[in-house]
Amino acid sequence: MLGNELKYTGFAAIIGAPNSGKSTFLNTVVRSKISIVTPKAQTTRNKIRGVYSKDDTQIVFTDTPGITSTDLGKLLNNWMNRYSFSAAKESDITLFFVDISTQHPETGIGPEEKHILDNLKSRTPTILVANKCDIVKKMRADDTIAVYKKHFKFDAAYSISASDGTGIPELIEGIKKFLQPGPQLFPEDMTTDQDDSFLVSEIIREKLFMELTQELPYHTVITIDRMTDHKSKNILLIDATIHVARKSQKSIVIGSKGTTLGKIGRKARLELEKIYGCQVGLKLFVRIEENWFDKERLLKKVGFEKDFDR
Ligand SMILES: Nc1nc2c(ncn2[C@@H]2O[C@H](COP(=O)(O)OP(=O)(O)OP(=O)(O)O)[C@@H](O)[C@H]2O)c(=O)[nH]1
Ligand SMILES: [Mg+2]
Repeated sequence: MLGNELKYTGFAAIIGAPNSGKSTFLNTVVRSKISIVTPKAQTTRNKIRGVYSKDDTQIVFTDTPGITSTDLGKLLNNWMNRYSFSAAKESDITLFFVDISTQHPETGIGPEEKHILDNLKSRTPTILVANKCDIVKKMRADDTIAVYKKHFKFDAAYSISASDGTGIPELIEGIKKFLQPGPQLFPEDMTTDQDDSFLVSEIIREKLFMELTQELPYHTVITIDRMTDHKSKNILLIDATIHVARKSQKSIVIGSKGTTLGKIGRKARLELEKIYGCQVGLKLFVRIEENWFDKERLLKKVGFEKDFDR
């Protein structure tokens, strides 16, 4: 019941370099796909909240964009980095994710990881989460963790595999040690507070990231123009626009005879039908919004909020 007193409650920020498995972890821990995952770096662009509820515990996790020291020229990247640092500041506990398969004890801390730790001003307890332990030898993971612990005063460290779930129960127990009793904030069956149009736009963006190569996906953003739920006919009708930054990109997104756009639309529709358990009619449009990622007015127009300290 909402408002019930629970033994362990609190907010946990998930931060780390791009591709370290933050979104995969969020989906595994809340047992539902709420944050999109691709093999490409810088997939997540917003703060995405996922709620873990079990027995006497409720933890509100915030997935964040991977923090990177490169490519800060784009206003969007700058905002993304600031979303992540601000999430750490606002939380009760920070989980610092490292893709352990990209690290080696002999070469020390990676440059991206070092950049984040050196700039992490949160005074909240910080846990080192060595992820992807399914693809590295235990000894190498343990030795790398030791190197990290020497560099930064972590309050605890855990090895996990976000994709197969190994180590997650132990990590949850570890997080609980830093939480306080408090009222239940979300119903047990609620896994996220994001609205449907955001989820739909993210699913389309995931397919776009998978379909387009190189830099192009980073130059796109999706807006949902219309979502109509015809409950009587069991069909959900969605109109969405893919905004691109340049004229030349429009024809690539559409593809010859519309094949690329068709593929993106089909894959997104199939997944949305699974999520909503009904038929989905999805119409995709492509529109040029010159260099949208570099202009504050356009970032706001395509749905980004400036929700961090100035
Ligand atoms: N083997 C293995 N792969 C993983 C694990 N966790 C994530 N991955 C893979 O790593 C890639 C990146 O995962 P994401 O969850 O999108 O990473 P992220 O940290 O959210 O990335 P950004 O949103 O770009 O910052 C995907 O291809 C995942 O399938 C893991 O525990 N083991
Ligand atoms: Mg992500």
